Amino acid sequence: MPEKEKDPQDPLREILAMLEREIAERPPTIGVVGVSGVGKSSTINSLFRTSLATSGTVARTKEFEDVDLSVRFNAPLAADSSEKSSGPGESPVAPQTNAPTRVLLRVVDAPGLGEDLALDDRYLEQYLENLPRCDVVLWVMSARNRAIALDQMYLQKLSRFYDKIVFGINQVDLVEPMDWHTGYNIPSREQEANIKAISQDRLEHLASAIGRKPALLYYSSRYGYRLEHLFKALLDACPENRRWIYAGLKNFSHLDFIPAETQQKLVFRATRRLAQMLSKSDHR
Ligand SMILES: Nc1nc2c(ncn2[C@@H]2O[C@H](COP(=O)(O)OP(=O)(O)OP(=O)(O)O)[C@@H](O)[C@H]2O)c(=O)[nH]1
Ligand SMILES: [Mg+2]
Repeated sequence: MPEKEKDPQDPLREILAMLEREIAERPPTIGVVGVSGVGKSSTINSLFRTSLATSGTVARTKEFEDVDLSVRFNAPLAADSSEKSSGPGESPVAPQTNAPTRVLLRVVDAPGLGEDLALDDRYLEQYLENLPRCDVVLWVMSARNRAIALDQMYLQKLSRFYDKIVFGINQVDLVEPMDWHTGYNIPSREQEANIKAISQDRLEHLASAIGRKPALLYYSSRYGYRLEHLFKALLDACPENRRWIYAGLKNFSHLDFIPAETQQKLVFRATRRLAQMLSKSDHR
């Protein structure tokens, strides 16, 4: 009997299946860490419209918490060879199908360090347990807090993760003179100059703590300001050996990871706000 002709797509399918397995077992994972109250959970909520608990009064996150996100999209794929429709005299053509594919992203929210001396050892132990599974770690700080010794001290204890840390300066809307331009959703000129001075100052202190100039991004999770920059910096910081996973993610914005029903609600709210604004301007 003649040997069955090998489908040239078989090795490709095997590789794809292997990659899918690897991604399912070890999805791209970003950890969000830092001192209590700097806005770690708020940052995740703002990026992906999740509903992690936050608090303006007392320490809130008490355990590491995983948030699994995904984007579904239709990837044009050659159909299975058995489905090839080649009639007599026709050359076999692989019809294209739109196979739904998922892009996964795991974000890990951490409890805040420094909440209480009695809790620090336990939290640090949890950091040491959980950070190895994170490809990238966002170390959040507040633009309002110029004392950096606590961060430097915790960094020393977590020095084995230096290579994967990106620093985020959150709450920049609270920088003096606190005159955020809500219309354009940007800081005032004076506020922006102060934000840049703060970022430069923190960069120098962090560089002296970890021995290299790290990636540092300023943003406001409350106003959704510069979140695109933040998301891009996190993807860019992925380790070399996982770059192939992150390459796919780079085609998406953080907003693509918002679940469809939440996106619909956001569009509905934005449309209603626009309609209200238009009807107000009609009455003037
Ligand atoms: N003005 C302003 N407030 C913010 C911003 N981000 C977070 N906050 C506020 O900061 C407070 C603390 O936020 P959380 O997200 O709970 O902080 P956390 O770091 O997760 O805190 P723990 O879970 O206790 O470690 C909340 O009142 C947030 O609304 C921001 O960009 N601007
Ligand atoms: Mg929290």
